Amino acid sequence: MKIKRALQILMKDETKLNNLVKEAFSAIDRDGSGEIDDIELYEILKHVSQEDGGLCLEDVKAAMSELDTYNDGRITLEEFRAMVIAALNFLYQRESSS
Ligand SMILES: [Ca+2]
Repeated sequence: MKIKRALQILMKDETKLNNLVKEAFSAIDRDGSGEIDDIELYEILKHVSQEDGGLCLEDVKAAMSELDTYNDGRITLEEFRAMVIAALNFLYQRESSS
């Protein structure tokens, strides 16, 4: 229930959401290129995934091609933002149905 409220607040407050997205983006974009590449995404996923379920670079590349709407092998802030919003909606719906 707490999660649901936090998500609700975040989805309504666009400034807060944008700041959060930018902050997370620049944390992942290690080299500050303004784009997230497969190596950067792989590093962060390896870091955050609790069980090291044999995540390999190929999995990350496959996941990236789903997100990468421009198909250039890199994730822009715009694409990243769309991904975060989709994830928030997913979590919100999951919380709402439980
Ligand atoms: Ca980068």
